[in-house]
Order: sequence, then C-alpha cells, then structure tokens
Amino acid sequence: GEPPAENAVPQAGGDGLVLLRRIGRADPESLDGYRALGGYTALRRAFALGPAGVIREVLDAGLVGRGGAAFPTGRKWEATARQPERTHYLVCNADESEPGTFKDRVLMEGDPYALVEAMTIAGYAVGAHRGYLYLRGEYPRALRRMEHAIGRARTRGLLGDDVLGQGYAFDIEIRRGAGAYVCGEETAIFNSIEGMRGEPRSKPPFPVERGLFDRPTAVNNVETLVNVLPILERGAAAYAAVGTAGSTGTKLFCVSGTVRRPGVYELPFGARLRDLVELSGGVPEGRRLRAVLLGGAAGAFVRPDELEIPLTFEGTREAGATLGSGVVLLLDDSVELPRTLLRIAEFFRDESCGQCVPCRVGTVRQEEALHRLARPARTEADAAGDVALLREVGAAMRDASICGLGQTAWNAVESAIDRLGVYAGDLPADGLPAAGGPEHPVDG
Ligand code: L3W
Ligand code: SF4
Repeated sequence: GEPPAENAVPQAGGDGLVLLRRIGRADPESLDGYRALGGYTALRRAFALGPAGVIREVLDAGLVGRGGAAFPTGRKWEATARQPERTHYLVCNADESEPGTFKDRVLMEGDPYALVEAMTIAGYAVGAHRGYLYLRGEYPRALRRMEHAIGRARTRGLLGDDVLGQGYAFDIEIRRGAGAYVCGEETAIFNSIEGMRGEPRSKPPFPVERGLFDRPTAVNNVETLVNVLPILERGAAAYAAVGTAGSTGTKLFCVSGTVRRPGVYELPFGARLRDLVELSGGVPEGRRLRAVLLGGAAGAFVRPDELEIPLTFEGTREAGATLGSGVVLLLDDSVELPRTLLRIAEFFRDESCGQCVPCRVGTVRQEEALHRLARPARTEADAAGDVALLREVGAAMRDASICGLGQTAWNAVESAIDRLGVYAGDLPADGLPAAGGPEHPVDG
C-alpha cells in the first residue's frame, strides 16, 4: 500500500525495501510463507542460468562484500569456481561481532530461508557441495531459526542430494563461534571450523585458492549473500540501477548510540549520512550531535559538519572514513569521548589474538597512552608526547599486523584526534578518573 505521507522512515517489511522486504511480513518459521513472498524464485533462475551464468549476473550487478572490505563478490566466486581441485567449500561469515553491527542478526532471525536459498545459489555457483554457516555464539535466536529453516529445507528437497530435482547436491552445517571477535576474520573461521585455535592465517594464499581444509573456498558475509536473491530475481541491470556506479544496490545500516530510533535501516547507496541521521530521529531532544562513528570500532569518527558524506564505499573513502559493515553510531554532547576511546582501545587489546607483535604490543601501548591522556594531572607536553606515541604505535599496527584487527585498531582513535580534536582542550578540566588498571602485561 501507500506509505504514510508523514512517515518516510523505511519500515521493516515495507514497500521499497529489498533486503528487509520480508522482515516482519513472513513467519520466519514458515517455508510456505517464504515461498508465497517470492522465496525460491532466485534458485530456480540460478539453475536456468548455470553456475557461470550466475557469476556473470553477480559481476554485472556490481555486488561487493558487505562485511566491511567491499571486495567484488563475482570475482571471488569466479576465482573459487575455476580452481581445479574437486572439493570446493562455501562459508557464510555470520560471526557478526563488529561493535555496533546487528544487521545480519535481523536477516537471520527475520528471514532465515533467504540465507538458506542464497547459500545454495552461492554453493552452486562456486561448485561447492557443502556450506558452513559460521554463526556468532551469542545469537541463540538466529541459531534456532537457521536450524529450523535448514531442517525444513532438507525435508522439502531444497537441500540434500538432489536440490529441486536438478541433480545438484548441497547441504549446510552450522558452526558456532565462541565469542572471539577475531574469529570473524575469514581465515580464523577456517582454523576454528577445523578445530584449531581461531587465529588468522597470513594471506596470500587467499581463501579462493586455499581456504577451509586447504580447499578453494568462497567466504561471504550474510548480507552479501542475501543480495544475490534480488540480483537473480530482478536481473543484474535492474539491481545495478539502484545506488551509485561504485556501490550498487541498497545497504543495511545499523544505527545506534545516543539516537532516538536505533535500528537497522535499508537505504540505497548514495543517500547522505544526514538522511540516515534524520530518519533515525537524530540525538535526543535538547542534545547536540557531537560526532558519528562510521564503520564501527574499526572505522572513523566524523563531525556534525560532515553529514553530507555520501553513504557509498567510494564516498566514505574519499572523505577519509569508511562504510565498514554499515555502523552509524551517534554520539551526543553528553558522551565523554576520552572514555569512549578508552573503551574502544580496551576492546582491541582484549580481542587481539596475540599472534603477531605489532598488534599484541601495540593494542596494549595504545590503551596505556589513552589512560594517561585521560588523567586529570596531565600537562600539555605530556599529552603531546602521548599523542605522538599513539601515532607511532598506530602506524606500526596498521602497516605490520597480519589481519584486519590490528590493521584497524588505531583508526577510530586517530580520527578522534585529527577530526574531533579530542585531546586539544576538549577534556573536562578535572579529566577522567583513572578507572581500571591501565598497565596490562604484554605477554600475560
Ligand atoms: C582473491 C585476491 N580474494 C582480497 C578477498 C579476501 C576477503 C575479501 C576482503 O576484512 C575488513 C576491514 C574492516 N584474490 C583477494 C581476495 N580477497 N584480495 O576479499 O579482503 P580484505 O583482506 O580486504 O579484508 P578482510 O580481512 O576480509 C577486513 C572490516 O573487515 N572489519 C570488520 C569486521 C566485522 C564485520 C562484522 O561484524 N560483520 O564485518 C574489521 O576489520 O572494515 O575493511 O574475502 O579473501 N587478490
Ligand atoms: Fe592476531 Fe592482532 Fe595479529 Fe590479527 S593482527 S593475527 S588479531 S595479533
């Protein structure tokens, strides 16, 4: 029906939505309900196109990964499909752990068959007969819904030895994460599934050549996979007509922080950060927007005068920020930024797997310096020294860490210093209490 004139907020299940179109409309437990709302038309089209045809559509659609790195999905699938080994795998990265990210949870809880269908299509395209769903351990409802959907799909011939009677065998196994952020790194997922410590491997070789059990593997985020459904249902051209040349389609944004209407919002790429702030109601009455953290803990702070930034991968990159996995965390003027930065630094120090020195040591040194900077008695000279140290440590982490965790652990702090001027006279006169023990043993 007609959207209410006064309420332009895209509602879950509303018209104009693509990825969220069934959320709140279909019973997440009902396969018939899913089919009644268009479910399994994309898989039928996939079988008609053949694996190479599916990859062609995904390439033409311009789909890029939604986990944060924006790598072209079609190129990943093509590279996996062409490997000569007999066994290929598909892994869905559902270890959604980037602070402020909760879009994949909404998809899995609200439209679980969509992910089952999308994984089946991806498996077909890359020549895999087994898909692993690596699911964040703290998502019990998503686990129940996904287990139920996989079970129902099996009994109805939509998974198993002969999917839809097309002679293609595919099944999905769920593996649960155990609460480590680094296990969302694709190669740490492989180690975790293989029963080893969830530590990242060095790349290259990339997973497309040597991934799970050393076999060619396509790893994709939940949201990335779900995009394949509208691409096949509507065709690549119709899909790519939405968004911008560099960022096609729509994106799920996770809006949180000091905001009136937090939640998952779906907007076409190219909308402005301002649009999203307005849709979500902005900061509470009587408050002033102080900053927006774009892209999560691995992302960057932007100022209230930067709300014209286009929400695209290329636009945020040009602005010296990142879209990441779609985190938009609003901070009003009541938020103590030094405390927020400490919390972020503590997170990275906690989550570092300790495998490589720049990250293991750097995340500790970063947290210590931020603790000193937050102390009331600091002098200007001490503060300048600590900021210089932060830059040095940050550069080492960015350049020399094995995986994205260490490479991005200084992003948010750097942006707070450079864009928000957080230690340049911003600190309350009495500083912050030196909470917690700042000195953490590096090898302990
Ligand atoms: C074949 C090549 N494949 C790259 C593949 C690679 C991976 C993808 C991206 O994530 C991001 C960071 C943060 N041949 C290839 C190739 N690939 N070159 O493309 O690779 P990469 O290395 O750029 O990134 P990554 O390590 O997968 C780092 C973001 O992740 N991040 C946030 C994570 C949290 C979530 C969440 O909770 N949902 O995503 C933290 O660091 O923005 O850009 O598949 O194999 N030549
Ligand atoms: Fe582990 Fe950090 Fe090195 Fe990544 S960068 S492998 S999390 S120590």
